Amino acid sequence: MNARATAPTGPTYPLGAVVRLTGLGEHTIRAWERRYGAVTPGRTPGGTRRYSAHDVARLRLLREGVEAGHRISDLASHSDANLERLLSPPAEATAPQGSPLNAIRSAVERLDLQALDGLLSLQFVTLGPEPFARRVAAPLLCEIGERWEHGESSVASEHLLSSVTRGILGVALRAASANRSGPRVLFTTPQGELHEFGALIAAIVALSAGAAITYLGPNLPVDEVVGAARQLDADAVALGVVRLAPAATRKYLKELRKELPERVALWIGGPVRGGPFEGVEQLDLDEMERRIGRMVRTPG
Ligand code: B12
Repeated sequence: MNARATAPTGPTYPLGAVVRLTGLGEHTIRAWERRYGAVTPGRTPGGTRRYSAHDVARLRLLREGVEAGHRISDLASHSDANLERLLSPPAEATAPQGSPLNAIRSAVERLDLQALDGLLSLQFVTLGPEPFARRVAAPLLCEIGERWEHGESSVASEHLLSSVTRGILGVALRAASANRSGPRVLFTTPQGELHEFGALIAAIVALSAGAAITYLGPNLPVDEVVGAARQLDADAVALGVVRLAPAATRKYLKELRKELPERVALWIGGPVRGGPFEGVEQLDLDEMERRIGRMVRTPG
């Protein structure tokens, strides 16, 4: 029996997100809870289920067990440690696969969507959103991108990795939208800049540093960013810039800085060219984290 009685700490996931992360149907998840006490999700004040990362990881283990031929009624009463022991294949069966990143690389090269989704989702629930974004998503996207540039990996591989990673990071963002305390930071990319992963990953890092984030998606014109910043009473606007030409970047940032209220900080990150830009702070992830940490400690 899963005996967790306290409310989950850290991000929590609605049922729809858990369906996506575990590959189980809604009906199955509810039935496993009701009949076997497989997990005990928290509840919102309105009574809606909210699952912790631990619940998600446990449901994945249970699914693996059922797929391997065990009965859920037998599995559900085991502790997580027992389940892992019961389900882990003999050492020689896992040895050739090596690290999780190697298994992910191999699934990307084989264009094996199901394996890739499963492996990335498992890393996500095991590590949590921020370490997943920083330690798994960012290096893999860069690496597969480099391999593609050198003709060692196909466009299809790169697209498959991008689309599965985007889906999982999207789940992290939805779970994040509940946090409305802390400095309010909007994330987007300038009009013409479609590379969104940098801004997306930065948003997840900012969330874990204590910010109330809003990710607006990529490719926004200046007036839209300004409108959103006013509407949401933002403390900072953070942009990811990857390939936008230096002149276009300069023009965009100049206009945006002019239109944004003075009190709103303007941050940019990514391999941006053409700086420094007046009134704009160029940050990497660590520096952004420190800024947010300071804003959390000294609000206003
Ligand atoms: C995926 C990808 C795409 C995808 C983007 C999908 C998406 N939803 O984002 C698609 C297919 C749309 C695309 C399109 C194009 N792409 Co492209 N793309 C890439 C690729 C393979 C990976 C980029 C990526 O996601 N990297 C991973 C992220 C996490 O890295 P990152 O952005 O640098 O972010 C990190 C840091 O910089 C920092 N960071 C980034 N933003 C921010 C923001 C803040 C606030 C902070 C604090 C930190 C921060 O933190 C992140 C984590 O470490 C690269 C190749 C490569 N080697 O990078 C080419 C690449 C970037 N693309 C390139 C090009 C040329 C294009 C196209 C013009 C191709 C074409 N001919 O159509 C178009 C242009 C589209 C446009 N108008 O923007 C070039 C850019 C060269 C240049 N400097 O001009 C590259 C380098 C490939 C190449 N060598 O040709 N691309």
